[in-house]
Amino acid sequence: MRFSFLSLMRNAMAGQSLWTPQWPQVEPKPFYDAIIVGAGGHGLGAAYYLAKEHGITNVAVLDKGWLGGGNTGRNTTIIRSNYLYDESAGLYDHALKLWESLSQELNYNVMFSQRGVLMLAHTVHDIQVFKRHVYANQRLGIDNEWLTPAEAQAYCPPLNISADARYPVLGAALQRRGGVARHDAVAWGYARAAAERGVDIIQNCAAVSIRRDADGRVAGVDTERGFIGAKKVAVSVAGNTSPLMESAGVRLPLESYPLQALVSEPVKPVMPCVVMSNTVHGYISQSDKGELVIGSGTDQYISYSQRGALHIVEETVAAICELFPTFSRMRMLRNWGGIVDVTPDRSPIVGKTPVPGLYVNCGWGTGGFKATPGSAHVFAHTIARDEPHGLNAPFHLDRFRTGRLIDEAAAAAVAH
Ligand code: FAD
Ligand code: PYC
Repeated sequence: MRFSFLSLMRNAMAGQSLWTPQWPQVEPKPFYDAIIVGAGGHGLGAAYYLAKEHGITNVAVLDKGWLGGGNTGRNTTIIRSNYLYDESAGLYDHALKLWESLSQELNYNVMFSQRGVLMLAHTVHDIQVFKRHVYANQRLGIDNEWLTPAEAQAYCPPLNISADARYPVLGAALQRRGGVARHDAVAWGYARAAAERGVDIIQNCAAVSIRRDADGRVAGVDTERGFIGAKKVAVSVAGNTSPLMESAGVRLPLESYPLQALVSEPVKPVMPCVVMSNTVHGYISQSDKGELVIGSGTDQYISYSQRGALHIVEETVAAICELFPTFSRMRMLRNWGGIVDVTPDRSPIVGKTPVPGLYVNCGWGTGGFKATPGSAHVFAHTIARDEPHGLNAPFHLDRFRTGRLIDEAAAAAVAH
């Protein structure tokens, strides 16, 4: 990792942030035990756990752009595990526990900050839904508690709890162990730790299609830089999953949507926690640099564009001003978008596929950052042993055939 003048210029020409350190150029080998397509947190993390926990180090992680340049580097970093169903709560809380020691594990400060996530209720329906989540979580020993509007404001002083608001705050669910982390540090921490164990991380190497042998087994990946053979191929490309999986003959129940976020100019610490409101369509926290980090709902139309519609951000900013009138004169610095892939039950797909040797990790929709360490950990187990870990077994593709869905639409807490 270097910050030379040359590397800064190279980054600028490739459209990357000037301060993104340069990952060394790695030439692919002709054959790997496993190829992971997608150098986001989930793919890089899976490579790290493959090497560390399963001794599989002849691994390549391919990315069409730069590592962490997808949703991992574009999200609002909200981390929580307050999902409704036991299957989801199990997987997301596994992740939350791994977050708690991730900086030590990777020897890289991912700046995980458990400042609490407050989810606001504005309607009777919200109250019923969030209380149901609170009780379901408490039953599993996962922290989540119900606050009155006054208690919510005591936890987050800038919050407007006036009864005159268009959608007054009627209460809130608080997960105190929830919080935020530094997204690019997560990608770089996993990348560095995986590379130290022998994993090749190959940037600017888009996978074009997945090749199968005469028996139908995976044979490798056709990339923009030629064919790379592999015993196993694991696809972890967030919003870009369907075209690649279709090249192997696997159709997935996914829709891709732009989801966008924006940040304000930096100010002194003013937001002590994370606040989310699905009803007024906005969520907000403050980064360590001082910027207010604000996120929107998804666009209403499917698209592979990494930018969303302007009217969606306008609605979000209006929502934030209503919840926090004190922020109404702040200036916004920049906005951006990512592509999220959404399943019919709003839960991810992590597991084997009908093609021997081919695995998929997708469908995290608007909420996969929080799952990064847990998802990566169980995905590595699935790839190494060719069978799912107990925690991702329920998230098999087959559930869309059997009807055993895990309907987490409300827990997603982001309009989509
Ligand atoms: P990515 O980080 O997107 O990595 C996939 C990688 O695959 C990319 O680097 C991409 O370049 C690469 N790729 C794609 N196609 C190919 C190909 N053909 N060949 C090679 N490489 C390819 N989640 C939360 O939990 N909390 C939040 O607060 C939150 N906020 C969000 C806000 C926004 C604006 C967005 C867009 C998402 C948000 N999410 C949030 C969702 C979260 O970011 C994602 O679910 C998560 O980061 C997915 O990680 P990943 O590693 O699977 O995907
Ligand atoms: O899943 O908590 C979440 C989330 C917040 C913003 C986007 N996703």
